[in-house]
Amino acid sequence: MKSPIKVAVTGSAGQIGYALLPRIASGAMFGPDQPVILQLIEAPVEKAMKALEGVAMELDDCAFPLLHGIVLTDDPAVGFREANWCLLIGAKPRGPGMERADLLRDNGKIFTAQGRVIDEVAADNARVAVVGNPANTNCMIAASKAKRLPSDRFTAMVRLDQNRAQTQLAKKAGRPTTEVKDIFIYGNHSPSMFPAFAQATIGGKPARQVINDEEWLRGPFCDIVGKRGAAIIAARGASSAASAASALTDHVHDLVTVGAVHSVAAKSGGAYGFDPEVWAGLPVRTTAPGSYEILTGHTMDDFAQSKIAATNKELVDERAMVAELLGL
Ligand code: NAX
Repeated sequence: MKSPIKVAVTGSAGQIGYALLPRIASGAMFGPDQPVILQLIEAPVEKAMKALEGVAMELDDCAFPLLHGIVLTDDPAVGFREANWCLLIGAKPRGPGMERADLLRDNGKIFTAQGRVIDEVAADNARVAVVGNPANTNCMIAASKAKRLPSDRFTAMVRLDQNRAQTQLAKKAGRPTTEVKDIFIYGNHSPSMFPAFAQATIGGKPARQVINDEEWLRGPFCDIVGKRGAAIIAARGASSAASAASALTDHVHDLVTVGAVHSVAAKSGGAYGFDPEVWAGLPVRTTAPGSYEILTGHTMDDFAQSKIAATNKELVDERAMVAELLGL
């Protein structure tokens, strides 16, 4: 049995946290031979900390063999201490009448503080995965505060979008999801993101050829994937939680699985024409546990380039809205 790793999770008492924690503790994220110590961080609010106690009681009641300890705290300096993985889910929801710029700035302050503390107290090999929205920009802000940890340690989640796209292609083709490969998400985790279908395959053949409906791929397919979050809120009366937790499990699992090819939002460095400073959804290959290379060889036609330009513009605009927090 390996020695336990420390996994810090913010927003642990929220709905994604509730669906996620049993999956980490059961081994779905880091494997069936990797024990974990969960360091659960909530907002310094009595109701949230009380709810967190209940979540921890339930985790105890599962008697997970891999769960070697639970820390509950509202102090990030305690929660991130020596953490090997920092999963940043907690964020302020967009309130009625709130402008996107206000949301960006309010959440930006949370991720500014957390980026600093992680850099000070987390383990030398720490990796950070951001889910709290606006995820790409929050990730960029947290990374900008790190002096010790390099920026490639910070990724944001676009895996839910990738999983959504995979299932939509499988359904359209009438094939199992396991037959759909190489569908990647480019850009922002927002309706502007681009599920690039040109590289995707279904049963080893180009998805374009199997689906044989370019109009559907360019129109309804991109729309369904981009607006899926809103459709779930409309149906469920609450935002995606089980699927988000499952996607974060996949995101981290694939980042620790050498050879896995998947989408994460990472510092673009100018790949595919993205602004070099923004965190954009991109295809990556995991090269060592927690490390990855951006796959830059995909050809983009005019349609793909226009979609990437639109989502890049949104990311650049978001960056401008938080310029003060970035110290620009
Ligand atoms: P909830 O409102 O259920 O839970 C959020 C939790 O975070 C609350 O318990 C709150 O007390 C806590 N929190 C707030 N500020 C905190 C802080 N500074 N430190 C620690 N904890 C803090 O939201 P939930 O449905 O779990 O969603 C969490 C975030 O994920 C939201 O920002 C949401 O928009 C985002 N999502 C991102 C997705 C993605 O694909 N990147 C998809 C799902 C989800 O919409």
